[in-house]
Amino acid sequence: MQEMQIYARPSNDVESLKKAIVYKLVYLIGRSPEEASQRDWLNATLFAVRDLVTEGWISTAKKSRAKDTRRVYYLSMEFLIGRTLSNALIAEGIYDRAQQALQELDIDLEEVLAKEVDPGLGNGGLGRLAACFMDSLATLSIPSMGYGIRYEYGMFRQRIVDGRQIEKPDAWLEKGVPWEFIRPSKRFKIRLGGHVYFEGKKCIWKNDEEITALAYDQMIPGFENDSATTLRLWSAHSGSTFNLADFNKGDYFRAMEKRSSSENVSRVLYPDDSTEAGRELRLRQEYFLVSASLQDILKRHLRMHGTFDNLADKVAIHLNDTHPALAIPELMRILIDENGYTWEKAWQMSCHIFSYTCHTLMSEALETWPVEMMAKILPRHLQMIFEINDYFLEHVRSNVTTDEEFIRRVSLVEEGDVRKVRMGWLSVVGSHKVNGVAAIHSDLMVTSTFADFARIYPERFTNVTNGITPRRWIAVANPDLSTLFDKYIGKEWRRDLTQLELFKKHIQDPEVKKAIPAIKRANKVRLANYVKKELGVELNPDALFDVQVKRIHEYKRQSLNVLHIVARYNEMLANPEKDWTPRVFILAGKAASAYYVAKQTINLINDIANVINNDERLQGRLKVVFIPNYSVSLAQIIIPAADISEQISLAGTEASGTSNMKFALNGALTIGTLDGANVEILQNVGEDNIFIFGNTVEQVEELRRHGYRPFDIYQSDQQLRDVIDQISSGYFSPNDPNRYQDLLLNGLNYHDYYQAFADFRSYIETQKAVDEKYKDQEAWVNSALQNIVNMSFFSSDRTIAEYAEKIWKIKPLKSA
Ligand code: 26W
Repeated sequence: MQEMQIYARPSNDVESLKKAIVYKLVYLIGRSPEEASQRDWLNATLFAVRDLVTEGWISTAKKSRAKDTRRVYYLSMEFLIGRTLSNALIAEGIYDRAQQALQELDIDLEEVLAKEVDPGLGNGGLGRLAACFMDSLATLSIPSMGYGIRYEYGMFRQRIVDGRQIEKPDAWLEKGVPWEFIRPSKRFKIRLGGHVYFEGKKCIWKNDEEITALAYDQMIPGFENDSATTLRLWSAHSGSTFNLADFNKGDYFRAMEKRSSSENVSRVLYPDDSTEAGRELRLRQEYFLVSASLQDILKRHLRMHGTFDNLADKVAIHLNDTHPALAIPELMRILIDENGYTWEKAWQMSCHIFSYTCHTLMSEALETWPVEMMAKILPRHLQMIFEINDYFLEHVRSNVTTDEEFIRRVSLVEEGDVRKVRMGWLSVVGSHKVNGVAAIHSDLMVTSTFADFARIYPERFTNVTNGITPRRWIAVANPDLSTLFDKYIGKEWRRDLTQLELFKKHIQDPEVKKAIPAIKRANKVRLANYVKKELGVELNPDALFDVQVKRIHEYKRQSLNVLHIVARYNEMLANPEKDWTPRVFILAGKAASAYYVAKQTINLINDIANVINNDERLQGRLKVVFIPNYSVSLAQIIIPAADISEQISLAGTEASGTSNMKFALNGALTIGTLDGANVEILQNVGEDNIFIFGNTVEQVEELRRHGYRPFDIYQSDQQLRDVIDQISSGYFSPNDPNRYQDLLLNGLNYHDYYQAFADFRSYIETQKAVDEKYKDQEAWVNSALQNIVNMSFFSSDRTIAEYAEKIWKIKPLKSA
């Protein structure tokens, strides 16, 4: 590579980077510097920087082939990677150089960065976690590859019109994706449909539909390690395959028509977070990902080893939730039907290869597929699942229990009017390790959802607490804080967040104590400018910024936040003279398009904002903003600007949460329940530096057991009653006074499934403690610092190192 002297590949100075950018602009984009738009400059810069990453990427691949160590393949239906350029500049250590190079061309890097499309190939936490993991895999040089789907339309863009969410398609590909490499030679046929029959003992699957999967690669650069890993995304392509039957019948048009419908499979991301859609297209998508990825993995293995006998030594496949669980029967099918392995041998290999992470406890998010649907689309896989089920139930009967009730519960097939395949059960049975994503979640997993399985396979269950990448969430998102760290502890924290320990001895330093609030304020000004520009609302950067940004879901209890805001509003109006701590409430998040209650919640937030923001009696001391179209790039602006991080899900419902980690690491104080990773954040930052409120999991269960009566709470708490009555009588929606009748009466007041009323009082009192603490700025800054320096456990590098050691049994390339 080196000796080839590739033209215009930038070397280590500003001048050559500048030349490379201009070269790309002219010869790749076809524009002169005089006529180039901001986007042209963006793309030219991306191409130039891509060259730098590419060499390390190619040499990483070469090294990994040469060493032939075990590799992990991370299968995920979602990757929310965010914008690439700023992250790549930091990974390559050339941010400042790029800034200067562009400046000399009269171009502002920041403006150019903001032009990049933020690919929304995920819903929320699960997809963003996959992206943080890729970053850590690359940085730790772990032989790995991510596999996903290159959806033509990612998560919908959210607009707010008259307070309500409107969905718009996200045609992210239209502007071009200069970072990706199309791989025309990497294409695989995905077979679907048809029927199965036996020839002797051999099962033959005669499919009647075929789609082509075509690979697009993205490089995920490691942090300053001259190495990169690959994210391979599959796109459906009708290619030259037609429906032969139609073609032969002379029905050219019908054959062509089917061509485009076969491309539907990678058309759009399902925007439903935590409720399963149960739709046929989704099942096809899941199989599309699985089939293409497995063919690719197996082809690579065969090329290197000429046999599958050692497959389980060389290949680890990780299932990001159950969405790619069809990989289990698919691998079995390939080994048995196509390669002649015995059932037992194939099963033994398969269980060694797969591991599975569960990301939720919500029962409605557990995937199941109607047997009938699977029979139609994947007849051989269904049959394989039945075989796995027989084998598994036989194991249970002979080793655990013959209790038929137990057997019925653990069966991979749920009996009933509509028989269904339980993908969670399949994932547990077919993996050697199953992990939850935070300590409390992993504990609950083995006592609730997977309790029966924990009895069958006690050694299989484990915990790996989630983490976040400090590259994107500090180095990219909070440059001022990064500079402060660099000054006191050097630059290594980017690669090794435990270096924050070194910062501990500086936290009493008067200069640090001054810098922390100054950095926070600058970040708040940055956010206020964004809000002013996008929403026309003026925010006071000296107010306390109280932030809740995440998918809108009942269990996350944005409604509890709303109840507090209204209660505060009323109290402020009743006592205008009191020394109120000025507050800005910031909310953002998308509602699944068919999720009525979530959409109503967005409407309510906006209605309340409208009234409060225009009420002059408040003298600007209370503001509410709902920022539309929450995304990774918005998170990068919002999170570093928060004083308070709202993590207020009902205890036992949020598996981990990851924004809670991003906020705390950026110096926000958490107000939260004992749920998900909040519990471990509390352990790390200490109880004086976090605001914990509300019922514990045990108390929540106790209430459920003994009949939770929200109406009693409503009646006994006047402040709550006032708020509820006010909202339901149309105070905030005067033109449509009944708008929130059903939300409150049917939702909160009568059922209140997520027990917002039960935690209301404790939440309100804790919010008062927040006000008091904020008044003592010195105490506040101390706590913020305690949060920052004690968050190193939550680096995704630590998480990935744990997966590699405990689950995948893979060592980093360098030390291998
Ligand atoms: C089948 C539809 C569907 C789609 C997505 C069901 C469930 C999901 C995910 C499990 C939802 C999700 O993103 N879960 C989140 O995963 C994060 C990463 O582990 C956790 O931090 C969040 O607590 C969890 O809600």
